[in-house]
Amino acid sequence: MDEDRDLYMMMLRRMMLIREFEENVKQLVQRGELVGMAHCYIGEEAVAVGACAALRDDDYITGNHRSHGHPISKGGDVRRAMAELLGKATGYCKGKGGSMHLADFDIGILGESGIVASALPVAVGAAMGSKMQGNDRVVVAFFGDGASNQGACHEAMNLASIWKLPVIFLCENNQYAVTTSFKEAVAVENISDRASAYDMPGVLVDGQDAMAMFEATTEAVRRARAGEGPTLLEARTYRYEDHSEGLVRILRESYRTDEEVEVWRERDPIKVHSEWLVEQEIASEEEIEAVRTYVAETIAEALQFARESPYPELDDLLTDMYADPLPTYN
Ligand SMILES: Cc1ncc(C[n+]2csc(CCOP(=O)(O)OP(=O)(O)O)c2C)c(N)n1
Repeated sequence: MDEDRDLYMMMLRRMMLIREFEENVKQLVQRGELVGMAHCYIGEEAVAVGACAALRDDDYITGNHRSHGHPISKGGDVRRAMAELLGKATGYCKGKGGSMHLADFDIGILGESGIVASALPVAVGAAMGSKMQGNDRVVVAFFGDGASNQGACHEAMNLASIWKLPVIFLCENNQYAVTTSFKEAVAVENISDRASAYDMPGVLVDGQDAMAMFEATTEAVRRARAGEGPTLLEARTYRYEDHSEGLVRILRESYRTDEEVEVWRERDPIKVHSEWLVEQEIASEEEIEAVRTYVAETIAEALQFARESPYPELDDLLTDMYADPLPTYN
């Protein structure tokens, strides 16, 4: 039970870390301190945190442009993440990748990409590597409802199914691809319905509930490790902010109403998990507040670390751009 409690509290802590990280990102963009794009994950925290809670440290994840929540959920270092966003040499890519390129191979974070759906074939490749090496690592590929309409997504699912690869396709259906509603862009009612075309289970999950995500992913992981092949999970969720920070806010009226946003805010994932912890007598209100305080301090410290870190040297501009030559296999 203590182990379970640690896990459930860790889930709360990571959701709060993402929220606080992203609230700071918003301000950094607004002040012009963070240059370039930043796509916030606020409102979707339960999806990645619940899913990653079902993984081992040596399992893999791949992400997309909405890219800070996934690494934090997998145990990534918020200092290195913040430093990367500010373009500093202490960041995950030594300041040369930016918001959409956080990777940490030591804990299975294979990286992200701003090209919609491009990480799905990468996830399938990693799963194939895992199967060939017989190391039973599973891969979770996070992608959006918009990405689910891309050809690369379907090629990836088909191949993974044929070869029974240990990969979990986790569609974060936050309902809009920039401003396009998935209801107008997807022919089936649920994205999880598409699983039947690839002979894999398709499961629709409440993406505001970290425990529901944890349970659904646990079963998908079991299948993957047992050699039974891939699963498609569709997490029904919502992004509370604009598609990307700084994108013209006046767009909002034209594609979703404030009332709709309010309905989803009622089911805030941090609130849902906190209430569950209290109801189950796993944590008191005071303990939850203590996590909030710890998280605020941790992110403030990460921001200070990032601000005080140096920029990369001009001489390092081209270092780390290419991998070392790969060994040749016969
Ligand atoms: C191949 C490609 N097409 C278009 C874009 C522009 N673009 C960036 S994000 C995005 C929407 C993606 O929506 P979704 O996959 O649902 O993810 P979400 O932003 O909702 O998390 C688009 C069209 C892109 N980056 N790559």
